[in-house]
Amino acid sequence: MFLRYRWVLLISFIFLVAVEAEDTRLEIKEAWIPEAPPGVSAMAGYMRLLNTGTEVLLITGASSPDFAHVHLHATIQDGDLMRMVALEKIEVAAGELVELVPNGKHLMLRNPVQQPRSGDTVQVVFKTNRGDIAVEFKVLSAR
Ligand SMILES: [Cu+2]
Repeated sequence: MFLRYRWVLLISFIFLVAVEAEDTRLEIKEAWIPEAPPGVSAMAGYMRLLNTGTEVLLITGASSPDFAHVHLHATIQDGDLMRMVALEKIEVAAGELVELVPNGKHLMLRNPVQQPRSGDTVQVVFKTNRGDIAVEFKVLSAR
């Protein structure tokens, strides 16, 4: 898992990957995946979800043509350890901002068809109570 990242990096690409799905009243920003270190194939996906509508958004699953498995995860403190648990759903209340960030909620992407590298784009389709929502994630260098 990637414990460090740079705000500078995040700020610099906000405008590159900002997606506004007006029909769903949902803003998805900074959808990114840190490039995996050599020998590591599992990757984490991060993004910011702003529900600008008046109804709750429930994400109940995700899939990607680029990975065999995509799961919703959270990182939790377990005594002195940090560990990951699977989430059945991610809920974004009306008007709420939910952030998928390092050491927090995230997407877990496993078994890539072909290991994505910095500069690549990964498509993830979220299953939600508003139908499927496709999001392009940008793979970026983690350091
Ligand atoms: Cu995870």
